[in-house]
Amino acid sequence: MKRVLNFIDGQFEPPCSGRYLPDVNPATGQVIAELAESGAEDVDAAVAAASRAFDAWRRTPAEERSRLLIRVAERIEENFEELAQLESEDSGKPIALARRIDVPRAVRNFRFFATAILHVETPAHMTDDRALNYTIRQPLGVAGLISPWNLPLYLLTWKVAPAIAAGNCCVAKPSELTPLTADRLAALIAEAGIPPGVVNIVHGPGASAGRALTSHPKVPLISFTGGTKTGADVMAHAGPLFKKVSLELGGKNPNIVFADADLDQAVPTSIQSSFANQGEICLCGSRLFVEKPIYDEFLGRFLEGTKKLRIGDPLDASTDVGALVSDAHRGKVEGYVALAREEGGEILIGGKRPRNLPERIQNGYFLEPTVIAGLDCGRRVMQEEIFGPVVTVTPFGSTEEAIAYANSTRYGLSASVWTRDLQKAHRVAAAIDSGTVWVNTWLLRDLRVPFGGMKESGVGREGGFDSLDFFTEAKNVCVKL
Ligand code: TXE
Repeated sequence: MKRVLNFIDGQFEPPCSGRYLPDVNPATGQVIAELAESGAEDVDAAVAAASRAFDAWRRTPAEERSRLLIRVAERIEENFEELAQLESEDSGKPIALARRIDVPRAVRNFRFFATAILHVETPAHMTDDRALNYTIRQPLGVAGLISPWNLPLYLLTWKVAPAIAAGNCCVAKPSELTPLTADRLAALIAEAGIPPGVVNIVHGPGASAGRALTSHPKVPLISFTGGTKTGADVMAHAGPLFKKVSLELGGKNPNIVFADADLDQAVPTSIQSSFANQGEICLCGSRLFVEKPIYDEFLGRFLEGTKKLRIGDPLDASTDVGALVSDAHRGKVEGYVALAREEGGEILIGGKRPRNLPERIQNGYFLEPTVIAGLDCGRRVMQEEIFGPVVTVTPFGSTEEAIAYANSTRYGLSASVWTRDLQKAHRVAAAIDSGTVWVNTWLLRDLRVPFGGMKESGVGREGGFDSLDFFTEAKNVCVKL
């Protein structure tokens, strides 16, 4: 059985506990590997290795750091198919999605930040004829990076690349549910020639390995992506140590379709935004609001398209909907379907475990794409992040009503607006409380733009120079003239 070990100081190391956790393929229910059950001692060793490597790495010229990061991107490209397969087997996601989104994005993350650091500028301020102020930006030291299971390699590299591009060393703690691509990445990083200690990866549970990182006194910075509740725990431990913290948390994103929308685009993209990756993307549009005059037509086409989604073996390239990440997570999602019924909602389609699955995946954690109507915005199903293949659909009567519905949750990560009326699009985009608003599209990502959430969807922004700002500290030098 494959054993996933920690990667510390350029070496694969067993956990101090000597214990391992099972790693399950959610499509089959089979244990496919075991991973290090690490704790504070392992995190200590990783932080010590990162601290030792920091001085030389921060002094490595930007062009050299850039060259090494590009080599990592090339190594990922060379191992593209293996990584796509590992990601699919570890998380249950369709391999087509891993090929189209997860692995290409990991490559882009390294290339993007490798080149971004060659274009950094810092300001200077003249204080009349009395002084020259100039700003320098310096890496902080050891960055703590905690990533989730829904886009494992994509989100891990979204943190590792800018952290080390900016001159920090890092200790990363990937999700214990999906350690395989992080393990492969560690080997590729070593092959690319990134010096030992610059990137360290510690596997294991959030409550032990994760918390050891958020409360470690020698880790001045934490970048976290995960659930909102966990984000609060990260903040509670990092806060008293005055760490710099960036939190990318949950979402309950509205998808607003006005009567003048181009339904030929709005319908298929809304099906994607509802069910891509089984709805396990923080940016999924889980609350659909449709303007009354087109409600019936839109819903008819939306349901028809949803029924055509192919649920099946994630390793089959034609599968659209794979398995949920774990049995426990499927149970949570099913709990919300039951709650929707109690709250007076109508399950229009889905809500059940699919039957007649091929032999190989009969014990997998599958759930049909589910569409729920008839719930008020205040209901729990309309308020809480479900993070599964479940979407609610609600008619609205006016633009003001759509905005009020959109803003009626404690989340504020992203939104989509569908209309041909540009003025309305700009007005609604300005009025929605969310870090990202897409107009007539979804999930179109330019890596330069600020990315993050409002309200309980997060703290801070990453992306482009926002990431490089986060992973460095500004220092002003004032020279008297
Ligand atoms: O994620 P966790 P969970 C949402 C989604 C999901 C819910 C719970 O609604 O149902 O969160 O998912 C590490 N200190 N999202 O519980 O726990 C953990 O090991 C430090 C949204 O699986 O937030 C993993 O590496 N770290 C989301 C990472 O945090 C801790 C993506 C995320 O796991 C920790 C995933 C602790 N106390 C879930 N506890 C998004 N925004 O994309 C856990 N971790």
